[in-house]
Amino acid sequence: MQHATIEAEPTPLSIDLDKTAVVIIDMQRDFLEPGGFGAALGNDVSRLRAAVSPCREVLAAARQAGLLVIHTREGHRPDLSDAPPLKVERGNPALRIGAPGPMGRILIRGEPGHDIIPELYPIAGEPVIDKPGKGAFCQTDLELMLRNRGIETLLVCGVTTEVCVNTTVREANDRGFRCIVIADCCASYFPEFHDMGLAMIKAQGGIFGWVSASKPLLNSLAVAAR
Ligand code: C5J
Repeated sequence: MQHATIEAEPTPLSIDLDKTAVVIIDMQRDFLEPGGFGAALGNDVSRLRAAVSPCREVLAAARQAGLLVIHTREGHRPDLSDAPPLKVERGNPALRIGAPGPMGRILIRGEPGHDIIPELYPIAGEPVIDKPGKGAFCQTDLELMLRNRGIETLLVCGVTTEVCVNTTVREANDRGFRCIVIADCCASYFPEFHDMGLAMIKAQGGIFGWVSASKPLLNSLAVAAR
C-alpha cells in the first residue's frame, strides 16, 4: 500500500495510490479543435487549451507512478441509435450531432473529431470509455472496471468543468468513489462556469468531492515515488 498526501480543498487528503485512478474526461478534438462539436455550439474552443499542458504533466506522472489511467470520449454510433433525439435535434441542423464537418461527422465514434487529442493520446493498456452522455457512468462499464480493480479514489481531469466533469463527479460520488478534481487540468468555454463548477464540488465540506491542482498533485506523486 502506497499512500500520498494531497493538498486539496476543503481538506487535505491521504489516499492509497494503489486504489487511485486518473480519469481524463473527453479531451477530444471535437471539443478542443475548430470545426467540432464544441465550435458547432458556438463556443470559443481555444479556451480549453489551458488544460492540455497540466493534463500532460499529470498523465506522465501517473504513468510513471503506475496509476490506472482511464480516458473517456463522448460520442455516438454512426446510426445515432444511442443518441437521444432531443440531444440531436438541438441547434442548427447543419451543425448537429452526425452532421458532416471538417473533422468528419460531428461527435460520431470512429470519426477524426471524436478521437482524443494527440497530446493526451492513450497508450496500450489504458482503457477508453465511450460514453453516449455527459456522465462517464451512464450506460458504460466504467463502474465495473473501477470496482474490479479495487479503485476508491478518482483524480479527475478534462473538459468541460461544469458539464462532463461535474456530471461524472456527481455520478461517482453517489457510487461511493472519492473524487479529487484537478482544477487546472479542467477547463470550460466559460471561465465563470469553470470557477463555479469547482466551487460547487468542494462546497459544504466537499459535498461532491475535493479540488486540488496539478502542482501539489505532482509533488505528492514525486514524494510517494521516493
Ligand atoms: C459537453 C463535455 N460540453 N465533455 N461535453 O457537451 O463537457
